[in-house]
Amino acid sequence: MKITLVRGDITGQEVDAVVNAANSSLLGGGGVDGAIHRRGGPEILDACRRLRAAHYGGGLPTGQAVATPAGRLPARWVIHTVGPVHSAAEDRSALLASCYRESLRTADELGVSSIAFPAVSAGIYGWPVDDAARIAVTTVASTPTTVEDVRFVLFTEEAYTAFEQALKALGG
Ligand code: AR6
Repeated sequence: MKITLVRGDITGQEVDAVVNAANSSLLGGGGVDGAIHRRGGPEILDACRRLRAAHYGGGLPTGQAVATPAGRLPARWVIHTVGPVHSAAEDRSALLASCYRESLRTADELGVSSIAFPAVSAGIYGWPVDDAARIAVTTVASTPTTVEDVRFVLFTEEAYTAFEQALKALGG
């Protein structure tokens, strides 16, 4: 597996699957979730609504992932995952790692060979970006998968630098 870092907007990535940092309602929100729904158009929300009705009436649990078509995005799939809100009182890093593992498992089921991840939980959900980057990179690098091309697409300079450091620490 090849891991690369990209600075920019994930909605422009030409990959098989784009990962969305969603919330458990699956009905959209701000941040990267808002950007994906805006650029991808209503097909994504329609698919999310159907998934909710069929399987996730109580919401998609934190740490899990589910796929929909990607609408007008230059990708085939959006894999929606729900990151944990950061807590100073409780260690929720296993849930954040689960987002990356479950997204890759979903990608494997779909036969995806290229995937773009944002820095899940590192925005509105308040995760310190250095820690979010370390968890993202170590989890992806240690998860068995048939995905060949993994890109982390970082919206801010700060996030890009954090992921660079995390990859370096991994020896990559
Ligand atoms: N492309 C790539 N990264 C982006 C983009 C983009 N277009 N826009 C923002 N980011 P966030 P969370 C970065 O807040 O913390 C939503 O309302 C951003 O700079 O999108 O998991 C959902 O509905 C940050 O580094 O996701 C949930 O309610 C990273 O993406 C909640 O926010 C994640 O920030 C999820 O919060």
